Amino acid sequence: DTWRYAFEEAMDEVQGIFAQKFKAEVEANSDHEIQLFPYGTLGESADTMEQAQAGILHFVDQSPGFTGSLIPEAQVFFVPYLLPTDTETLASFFRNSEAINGMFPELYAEQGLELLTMFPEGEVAITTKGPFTSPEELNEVKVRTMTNPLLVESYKAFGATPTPLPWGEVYGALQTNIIQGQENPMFFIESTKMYEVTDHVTMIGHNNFTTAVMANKDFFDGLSEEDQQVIRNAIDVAFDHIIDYQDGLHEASIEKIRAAKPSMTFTTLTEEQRAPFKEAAREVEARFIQMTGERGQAILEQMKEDLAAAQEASSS
Ligand code: 6CS
Repeated sequence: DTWRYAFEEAMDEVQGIFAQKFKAEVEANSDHEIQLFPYGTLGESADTMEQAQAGILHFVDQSPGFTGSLIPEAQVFFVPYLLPTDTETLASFFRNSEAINGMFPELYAEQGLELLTMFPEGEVAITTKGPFTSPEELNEVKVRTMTNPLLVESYKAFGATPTPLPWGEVYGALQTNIIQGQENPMFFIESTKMYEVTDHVTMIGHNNFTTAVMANKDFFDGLSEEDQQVIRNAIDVAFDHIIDYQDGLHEASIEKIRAAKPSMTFTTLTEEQRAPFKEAAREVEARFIQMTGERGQAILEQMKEDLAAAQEASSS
């Protein structure tokens, strides 16, 4: 039989590389085949999620940036400055976190989804038409965000005017000046040519892009234990692969952007310049707890513990 797997990026982008590795592993170790549906073939992220929940798709990769509107606790990934930007610490965190591996699966299960893994896709950078180093300079700047309420709160707290949009509308909205900025990891800024419609890349260090892969839960529960194990093993192999694959990707993407558009500027804010953004983050964290109550708070606290453990492990 054939299992259908949709993701939010192109075949040669990070989610596509992960999906291809997963497919190869499953097919090498079972009689099942996997059909991959890259971004654009089945609609926007919200559409593929509906299809996965309905069982039309067996697997889906959807980032918490979108899932946060369905599972409010998944917005924890948008508490600014919570996640480190260092890949080694992140990999250790995602592998071992009790919040990720113990708590989130229950929340996804309530939505008919078997959470298989979450993995990092790189430091989030902001691309804008005008330069900025402070929240004041973001005043009146419309920045596109993925469609979850907490990300909207973040950009309000950062002094900008957030505009949630599905991915497919971003390039055109920048081109026509409906928005003046957006955020994404560097590989994606390069591959989707965001540098053609913005002029400045700014790293304020506020986040790392997280994504999640899940299966339709009824489908997964109906599989033999052997097949479930094939899937879990394939996920582990693909996870290791995607961490290795991203080694140097951020830097290589900057070089490609510079080659394509020499006038593009790249700015990493200093600790001093980051201070007001970090201050704003406290407000966003409080909003997260308001929005999600005890369950959200428990996840946030567990994540902080898990992150401290990951930091410890990678610094020793
Ligand atoms: O910004 C977005 O909407 C997209 N960004 C990435 C890195 N992957 C998929 C997502 O749709």
